[in-house]
Order: sequence, then structure tokens, then C-alpha cells
Amino acid sequence: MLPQGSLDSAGTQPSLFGAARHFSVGSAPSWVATGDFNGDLKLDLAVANNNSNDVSVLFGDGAGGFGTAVHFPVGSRPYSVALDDLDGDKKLDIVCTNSGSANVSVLFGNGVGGFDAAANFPVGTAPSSVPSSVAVGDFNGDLKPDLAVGNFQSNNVSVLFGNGSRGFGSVTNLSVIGSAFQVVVADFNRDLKPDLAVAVYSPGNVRVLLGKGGGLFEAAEDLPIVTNVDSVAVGDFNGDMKPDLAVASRFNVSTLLGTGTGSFSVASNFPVGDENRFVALGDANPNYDPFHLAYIGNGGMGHEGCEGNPQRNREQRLPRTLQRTTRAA
Ligand SMILES: [Ca+2]
Ligand SMILES: [Ca+2]
Ligand SMILES: [Ca+2]
Ligand SMILES: [Ca+2]
Repeated sequence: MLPQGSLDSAGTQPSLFGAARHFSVGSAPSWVATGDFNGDLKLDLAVANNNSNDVSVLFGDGAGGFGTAVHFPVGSRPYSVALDDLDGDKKLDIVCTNSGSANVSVLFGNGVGGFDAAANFPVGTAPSSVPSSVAVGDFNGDLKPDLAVGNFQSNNVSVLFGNGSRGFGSVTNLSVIGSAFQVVVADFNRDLKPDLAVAVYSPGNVRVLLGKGGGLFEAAEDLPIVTNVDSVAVGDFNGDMKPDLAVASRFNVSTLLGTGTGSFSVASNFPVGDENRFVALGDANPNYDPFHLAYIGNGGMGHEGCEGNPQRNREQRLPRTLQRTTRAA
């Protein structure tokens, strides 16, 4: 249970999190996602292991603990994972990007915690694509889940259209003019067609690609950030029902407010130290403010309220060993 937001006897704000617990996974874990793989309504973990070429699944006990990891082989140097039911059997599947083998692996779940052998699908363009992240959406409106994969080396996003039977049809590569890192899906212009926002590591921007239906996209605008953009997340920070963006770049976490038409405000930058790698959103403590940004950088892990409460007042420091230090390049 999340601690409440009252001040303690010393007048300081309490830590939002208890002491860290550690669970072994494979080698060089680089990305984690949560979902229920065995249907017990308790959240489990899927972890991409960049050095051991597998995905670790840890089944949750519903009380913050996890069982011994089970490892499922995937391609070479897996970097990120995303979860969805990709074949429509109502059982959660895992897709991971393999930065060393220019493909994505899909582990189709059996609903009781097992997975079939990985099915691999090529992405990006030769000679080297280095896929770094993947997001799921239905981009052509056929009700079958599709994939959008950011390719760090080939400077594009591959869209793979699901065929509903554990395969993908054609692949479309969308140029982003730079090193595509994280891809997220949202409906930024509220036309009910999913759009993409892509963190472009270098030269350092966020490219917004608006879905036009039928699997087509058009580039809306490149939102300038500073260089080394690693991560992008979507949320509604100011409560106007229009999706906003949070971006982690080398020295900042930035927020950009959506207009609801596919355009965004100029970035507001919050300096948070060096080499920030990830940003995520959540209502970590409902007593304080509507949204928290969490980020990971060389200084550790931090978080802050945003929109009306920009001060950095609840920073948490975690050991360096918890930081993600690998990179898909
Ligand atoms: Ca479970
Ligand atoms: Ca499935
Ligand atoms: Ca589709
Ligand atoms: Ca849209």
C-alpha cells in the first residue's frame, strides 16, 4: 500500500517507497513490464535481459513478492518488452525488441504462465536496425493488434500489421530522421486513430506521427528537446483530456502540453541531473498532486510532481545497481 502524504514527526515528507527488495533475473536486465501471465489476477513481471538473450518472467504473489524467475529465450541482445494479447486468444503475450538481431520476438502466452517458443519477425532496414522499443496499437483499424518498433540504428519506426493468427503482414518503415528510441501510442489529435510519439535520441526531439487510418501516418511536427532523448511517456497533466508528453533527455525531464490537435506547447524543462534514461507517469501519492514523473538517471531514481507543483521535493536515491546502464547502441 502506498504511504499517505502526511508529514512525519520530524516535519519531513515520508518516503514514497519502502525498502527495495531484489529478485534475480537474467544478465544485464534492461527493461521491465507488468502484467498477469498466469491468470491469478496478481501482477507478474517480464524483464528483457540484454546479455543473456532471454526474457525473465517472475510471477507475483500479490503482496509485493515474486517467485523464482523463469527464463524464455528470445533473439540477440533483447532490450525492451511490451505486453498485449497479440493473437486475440485473451492470453497475455510478450513482445521484445532484439537490438542485436534486427528483429522482435513474440512469446505467445498459454494463459497459465507458459509461453511457446519465440516467433521472430525482422524489423528496420539494412545494414543494422538495432530495434530498441516496441508499442502495440491497431493502426489499420482491422481490430488486430499491430506493432510499432523504434529502430535506433536505422533511424525509423517499423510498423508491423498483425494478421490475427500469430503473424504479421507487410512492414512499413517510417523515417524519424535520427536515432529512434522509445515509441508510445496515443490519440493526440482525438480523431480516434492511434498516433505515435517517438523519442529521437539524436539529434534530440520527439517526432509525432499522426495516424491517418489504413495504417498510414503523416509526420506532424518534430518537437525539439535537448539532445540525447531516451524516453517519452503520455499522460494528461493538466486535466483537459488532451494527451500531454513527458520526455527524459540527458539533463532534463521535459513536459509538453498537448493542444488536442496533434501539436504541443514548447517544452518546459526540469533539470534533474545527468544522463536521464527513463520517464514514467503515475499517481504515486494521491495526497500531493495529480501526477508524478519518475525518472532514472546517473544520480539514481527520482520523481516529482508536475503541473502546479514543479518543485523537486521528493527525490529518492537508489543504488546505482538499480539503474539501467545498457544502451541499444
Ligand atoms: Ca499473475
Ligand atoms: Ca495471446
Ligand atoms: Ca491492425
Ligand atoms: Ca489520432
